[in-house]
Amino acid sequence: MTTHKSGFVAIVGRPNVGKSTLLNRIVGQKIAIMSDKAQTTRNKIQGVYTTADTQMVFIDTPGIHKPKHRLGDFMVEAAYSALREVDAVLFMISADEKRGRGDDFIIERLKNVSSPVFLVINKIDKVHPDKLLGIIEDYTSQMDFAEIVPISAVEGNNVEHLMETLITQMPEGPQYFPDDQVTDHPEYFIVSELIREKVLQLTRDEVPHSVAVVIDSMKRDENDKVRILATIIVERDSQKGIVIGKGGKMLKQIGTKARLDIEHLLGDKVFLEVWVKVQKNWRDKQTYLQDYGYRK
Ligand code: GDP
Ligand code: K
Ligand code: MG
Repeated sequence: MTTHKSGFVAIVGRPNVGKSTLLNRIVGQKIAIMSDKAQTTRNKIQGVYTTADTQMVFIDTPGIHKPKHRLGDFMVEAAYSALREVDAVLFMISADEKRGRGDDFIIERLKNVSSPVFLVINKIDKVHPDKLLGIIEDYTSQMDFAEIVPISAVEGNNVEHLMETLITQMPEGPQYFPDDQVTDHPEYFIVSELIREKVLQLTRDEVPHSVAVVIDSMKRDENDKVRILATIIVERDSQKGIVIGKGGKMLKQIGTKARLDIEHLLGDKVFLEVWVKVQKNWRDKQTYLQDYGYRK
């Protein structure tokens, strides 16, 4: 029997080198919104990669670059604190850009990190292979790396190899998240709040504010449509009746309005399926709270 391994991996690098793209590829669906606007509003985004005997939790760290203002300071701090808790760091650079001050700033910080640092050279699809050696020489003259892995996050080249190499660095450890969970991203929470908002608006407060909405799954299908399965949890049968409405009319309205908002949030087409379930006194039970995403 093989032992189970697990650990945390931080992805650092200048803006636009492809960190979110890699994260999305690793977990096989779009969990990190790839727009600059979205990045400024959050600090850590996690993606979970699970195989039969390994689990790796990825942290996408925005803004680990030289701060230009106080908010920048705060974000950089958040990024560095992430580095202290991880089992490996992926320092991502772009093959088509020269090492700059932003990279040097990160390198200075990485020198103090005790976990293994991988140099991930992304966007190799954009440069001639002859260029790689020069890049590697340049960066290794600055610091030592545990591994150097050229990839294309967009095309997927060598990403599998990167995963296999990373796994060798993971310590023995438990599976932290269930098999099918790829993220504990706040996006789930936002989506559930959008649905809850519609329930409250459309039922005109006939359903108490304590109504919960659980996102059972959120997956991107072959046509790049986001499929969301959600459950509205009420405490009484009478409330279930209100939420569903005559002939399902109310639930249909809730779903349509919520879907439009979610599409706006994600910038993608959404297929939303919503169910209603009665769960008495769910608020009293701590384990339920966890299941329902009220985790901090
Ligand atoms: P982040 O700011 O580091 O998270 O970078 P993003 O993941 O948002 O990517 C920035 C831009 O680079 C996007 O337009 C991506 O499509 C593009 N990009 C990311 N990885 C690759 C790659 O491997 N090859 C190419 N050609 N473009 C990439
Ligand atoms: K970006
Ligand atoms: Mg990003």
